[in-house]
Amino acid sequence: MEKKKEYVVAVAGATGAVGQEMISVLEERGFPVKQLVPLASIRTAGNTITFNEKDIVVKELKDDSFEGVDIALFSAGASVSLEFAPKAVKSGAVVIDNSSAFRMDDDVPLVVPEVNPEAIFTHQGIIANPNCSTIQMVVALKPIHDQAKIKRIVVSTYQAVSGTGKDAMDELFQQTQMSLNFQRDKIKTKVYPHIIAFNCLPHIDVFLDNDYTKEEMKMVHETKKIMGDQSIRVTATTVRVPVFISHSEAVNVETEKKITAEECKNLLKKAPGVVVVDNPSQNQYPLAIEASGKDSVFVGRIREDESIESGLNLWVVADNLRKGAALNAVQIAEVLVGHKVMKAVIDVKYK
Ligand code: NAP
Ligand code: 12T
Repeated sequence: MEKKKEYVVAVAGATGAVGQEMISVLEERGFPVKQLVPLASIRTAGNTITFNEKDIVVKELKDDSFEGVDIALFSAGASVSLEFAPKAVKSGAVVIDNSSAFRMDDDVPLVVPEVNPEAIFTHQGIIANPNCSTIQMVVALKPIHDQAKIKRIVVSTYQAVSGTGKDAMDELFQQTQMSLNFQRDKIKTKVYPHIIAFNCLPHIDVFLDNDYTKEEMKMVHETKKIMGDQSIRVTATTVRVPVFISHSEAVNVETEKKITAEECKNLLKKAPGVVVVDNPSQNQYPLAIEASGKDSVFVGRIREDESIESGLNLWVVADNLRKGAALNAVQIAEVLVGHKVMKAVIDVKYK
């Protein structure tokens, strides 16, 4: 990518849960934006968003939307990415795509800057942002893998509704209100097939032929690709819970080399992007409510798995809209243009 002082940055899906967070993160981190181009559907075109204290009109996403755009952040769903990302690349933009459309393509790097920043520089126009549940898990597990080689991962997730978007957040809000007003029998479900308020749904994204959900299989395939190790065995159960923001995960790992809980804590305390919150005697462990709005991946409940020779249990929590989506995408853009490059990336580039 040609080095410039400032870049024209488009956000496709600017009015969505992730798109709005992308615009906030670009602003907060002082990304060198020459011009912001917010794009969405015909439904919200004409609305205004605020960026660096200026009101900017949202435009309808069209074939010619990317003329003059240097970086295009996509967060408008996989079908929109499939149609418009190649058009953006043709116009000369580098696309950082938040959807699942291109993640497993061989010529598309799948990047978490704390884990595999070097992959960014192999891009051919499109760089994929992994799934939110995968991102927070690999940030926590990469240091353990480097030290002790992970053989197998068993993960169960407790995922917030904001992962599905703004309509799902509205649905949880309304269903909670109606349930508390004794109107549960009047609830009409829209986004999810069952009531999510005061409930847990073992169902995220669509079911596949093997009876796993697509979200579960994303965690399997994406983890191997990001960690650059096809030998890691992964199995997942992904569950939607009535939480607005931040995903929590119970992660069990089996390692080749024995690593104690104490060693693991020390390793993770030094790990980029990780904050260890692990003080059981004070009731301190990572919490969704506390992770929301923050940038780190919080890890706690670090224990040795006493049922096997070498294994660990962890509780991993992060804001799914920030590290799980918008922040990770903006960090990729930062590495791409050499702005505010994080220590993990410098270590890779100069080691
Ligand atoms: P959302 O809140 O429903 O927002 C969707 C956005 O896409 C809105 O801005 C919407 O515009 C726009 N959009 C929808 N259809 C469009 C079309 N045909 N043309 C142009 N714009 C269109 O959803 P979200 O949670 O922000 O998620 C959006 C995307 O991010 C999805 O691809 C999702 O898979 C991905 N995502 C990834 C992660 C991750 O794991 N990294 C996490 C969450 C989401 P209007 O407002 O005009 O409708
Ligand atoms: N269905 O980016 O509903 O692949 O939480 C992320 C989150 C897909 C994705 C969700 C989803 C993705 C969800």
